[in-house]
Amino acid sequence: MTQRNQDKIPSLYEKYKDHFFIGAAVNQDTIDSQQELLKKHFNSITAENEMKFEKLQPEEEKFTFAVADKLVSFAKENQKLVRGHTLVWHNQTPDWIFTNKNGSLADRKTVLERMNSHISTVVKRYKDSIYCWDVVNEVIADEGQNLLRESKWLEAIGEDFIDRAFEFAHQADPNALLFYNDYNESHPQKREKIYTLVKGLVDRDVPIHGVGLQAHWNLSGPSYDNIRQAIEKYATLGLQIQLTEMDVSVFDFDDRRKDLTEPTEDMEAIQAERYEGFFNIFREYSDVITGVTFWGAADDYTWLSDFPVKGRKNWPFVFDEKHQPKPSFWKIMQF
Ligand code: HAH
Repeated sequence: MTQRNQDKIPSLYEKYKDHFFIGAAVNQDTIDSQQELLKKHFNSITAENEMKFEKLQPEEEKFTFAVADKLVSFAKENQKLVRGHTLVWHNQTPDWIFTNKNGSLADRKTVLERMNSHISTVVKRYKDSIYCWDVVNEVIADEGQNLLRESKWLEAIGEDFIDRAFEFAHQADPNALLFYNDYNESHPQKREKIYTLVKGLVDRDVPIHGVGLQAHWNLSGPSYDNIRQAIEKYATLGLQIQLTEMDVSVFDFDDRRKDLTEPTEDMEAIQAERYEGFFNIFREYSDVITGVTFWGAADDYTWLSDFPVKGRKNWPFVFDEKHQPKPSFWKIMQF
């Protein structure tokens, strides 16, 4: 087992308690295998997969809450916050929602009803345990002039599916903080599109309270300048900002090398510098930033070991495979 004694290490979340929450994405396995680390260094958790549509309602009206409930209980027992992820997304969402019995695309009214039923069941169930939700995830088109990406949600309902999702979530729990969440959030072109989308929501008085910047970053990008500009632009919307899925890949996105069994010394050093730079910026904007969540906790488990190259190990966090602090950890503890 990789559980190691955390007693001699200062706590990451305590160090940041006057700035913002420090979160980690967890799953059914890591909630056990990383338990000591999670308790010590993180005061917020997010379910990596277990609250996605396909996990909670794989078949119509057959809700499966067991694993999600288990994560929520862990949070309660250990006084951790829970961020909910995610209600409306084009991935990990079952086809039945968009399909009639004969296989054709269901009509707008039916899909809206199904969306409402899902959102209201899930959000109400966790009313007292989940303080914020990624209501809508990744609807912006990466390329081209279109604002929205093509998706079944868009096809079946039309552009207002986003407004409706936020309204349904707000009806289900008027106290929950509701977020729009996306990746490549610091790229200038996508930043402008995300801004346009969220500005529209705000102008139409749609209940939205925050913008989630996923922060799937690497050793060479995005630039500090682009990150700053993104934070400043989103901040003008008057909403709070959270870094929701942070990891710092040791590979550039287009680098498909598969030969490494451990990160090189250079990679570790550059990663530490990058983490230092990122957290310097986060602290600088801590009046608008309310949370920084890593998409995992330590290098023994990361979704990046299967993305974008299947089966290629990655080491994106500030704790190593044995849950010990990396140079990156000490850099972000130094202020
Ligand atoms: C995220 N997509 C999702 O929000 C999260 O739910 C999932 O577990 C992992 C990553 C990020 C993403 C990306 O960085 C590049 C292309 C598509 C999606």
